Amino acid sequence: MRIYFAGSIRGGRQDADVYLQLVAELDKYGEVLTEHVATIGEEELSDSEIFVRDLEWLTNCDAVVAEVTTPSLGVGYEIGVAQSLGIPVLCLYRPAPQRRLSAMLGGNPGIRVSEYYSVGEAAQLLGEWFPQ
Ligand code: 6K6
Repeated sequence: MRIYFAGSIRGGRQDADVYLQLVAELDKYGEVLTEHVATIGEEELSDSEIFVRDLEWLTNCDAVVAEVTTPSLGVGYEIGVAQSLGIPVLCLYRPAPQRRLSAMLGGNPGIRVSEYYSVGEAAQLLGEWFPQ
């Protein structure tokens, strides 16, 4: 199972510690192609190199798991590409009073959006979503 993990980078890094814990959970289900999304600091790649590499991984993965609590143009784009290719997408979202998830995700019948409040809860959702 090749898993593409998507999480905000330039949209804001406030959830980077959560991404790190989710990637550790995802390691149980297959190869996480995008572990760098959870690491701190920028890589020495141009934007063009990042785009080409990530699109190559995205178009060849078996599943996309996106943490969508911090809104990100890149993550939204990746979800749209994956959906158009028929790749299963699970979005993980932590609700809070001052924010609302985009209707393009929350109202989208072609992807799964699951709400969680702790990494333990997210781990359980992953266990239910990935085939045993
Ligand atoms: C690596 C670690 C931190 O920064 C980097 C270098 N930049 C990127 N490296 C790899 N993937 C990237 C980078 N910037 C964006 N992406 C892709 O877009 C990732 O797959 C993320 O899921 C998504 C984040 O988009 P933005 O719009 O929040 O940057």
